[in-house]
Amino acid sequence: MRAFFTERALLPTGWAANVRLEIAADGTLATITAQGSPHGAERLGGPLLPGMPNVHSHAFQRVMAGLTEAAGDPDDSFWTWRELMYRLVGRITPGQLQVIARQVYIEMLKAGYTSVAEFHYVHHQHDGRAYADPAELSRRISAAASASGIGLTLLPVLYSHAGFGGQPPSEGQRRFINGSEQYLRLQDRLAPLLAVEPAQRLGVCFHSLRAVTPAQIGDVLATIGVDCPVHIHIAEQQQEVDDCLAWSGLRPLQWLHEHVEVDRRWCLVHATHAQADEVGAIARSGAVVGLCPTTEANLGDGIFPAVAYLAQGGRLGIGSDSHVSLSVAEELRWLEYGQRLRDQRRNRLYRSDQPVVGRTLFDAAVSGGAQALGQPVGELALGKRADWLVLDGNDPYLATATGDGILNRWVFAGVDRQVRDVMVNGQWVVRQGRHADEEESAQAFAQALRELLA
Ligand code: NGQ
Ligand code: ZN
Repeated sequence: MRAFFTERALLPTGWAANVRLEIAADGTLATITAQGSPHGAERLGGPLLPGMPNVHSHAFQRVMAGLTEAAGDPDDSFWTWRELMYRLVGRITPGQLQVIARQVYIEMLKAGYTSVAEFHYVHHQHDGRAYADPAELSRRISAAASASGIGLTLLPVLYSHAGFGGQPPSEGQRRFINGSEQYLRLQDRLAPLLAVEPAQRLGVCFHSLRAVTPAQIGDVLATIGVDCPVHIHIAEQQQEVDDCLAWSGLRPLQWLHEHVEVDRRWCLVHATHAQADEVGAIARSGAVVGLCPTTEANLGDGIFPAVAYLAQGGRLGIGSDSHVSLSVAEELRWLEYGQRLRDQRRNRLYRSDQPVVGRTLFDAAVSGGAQALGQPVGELALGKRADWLVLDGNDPYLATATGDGILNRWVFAGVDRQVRDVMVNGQWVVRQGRHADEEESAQAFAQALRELLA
């Protein structure tokens, strides 16, 4: 057993002092003792927190992050951005995808994300034909995660149609398209491959209500187990709400709750345009809402009613989605700031028993994130995986903060280099702010960027 000692750790019971933690050979936490002994233990360099799950990633989109901030048309929107994204997706090779994903995952680890749900919908060759191994690109994602050391919930995406009512897919979507049977074969091929990877698992995923039919949702759900994550993009854009109303007479979240049994396995990504009845239905279902505040801001989506949702006990996680930002602190901060800007008030997201906003945000996102990924993470507790981050105890802001003030300093006024050391599954993946493969990865990534942006 390896032993670690920290002066301050955030445990499920709250902040504890002089904590000794022991990790079993399988990477899980075997003992946790407050006011424990430092004898024979490695001393951690600052406050210890559970690692943050990232509930929503499209790794390849990192290539275009920051490159679409020039007006192409007075009506630039989510949909014009999507055209640019389709142009990029049309060019990526399997090797490039793996290089990009490894770089993104290394950057995630350095920011304090210790696991990621990859919402993976690029399945086929450039002309839309399947690869010799239909799981080629999914395997690249798994390999990238394992090279970086991040935990992975791989979500191969079912994508069949361009719009509600089974509309035929467009040219730009040809690499995404599978029928239900092809999709279930892909799942069957991946299950044994991921089962042997430490800290990796499989979930199911519908791209959106636009992209699948009700019958397809039923066919896929009929095949999965009681703990299998189910992710879907939903109600992100007003256009999508309007199209869903025209198709069914219901808004997307209303349609989902009326036709499908939404439960704790579900992660509803964005859910931006949720009315009061919809907010209540999600909160009661126990599903997690996957909020991606920097991408939602970047794409002009709107603001999720998180104050009302949290007040009803709703569960949430955070995702970096298109990766315009790879920062846990910034994602949490903008989750709160969106609510402030809408309400013209301060300190919006807190619980009656927890007035500290940074702590409320952090607790909600680690716990909802663990649920959405379906992995034994999200708290420093016995039997959970040793996925954690150590903040920099030498940083003057953090050294002088106590308890939840540490989280507030980091989330609202901090910088990413305050994340000092990161562990996944009992293995160090970031030490003193550095990942062992960061130089090599950055070089390969720069080469992929040169090729793709040429
Ligand atoms: C995606 N991304 O699948 O990458 C989507 C855009 C769509 C976000 N929604 C495409 N952030 O929704 O059709
Ligand atoms: Zn997405």
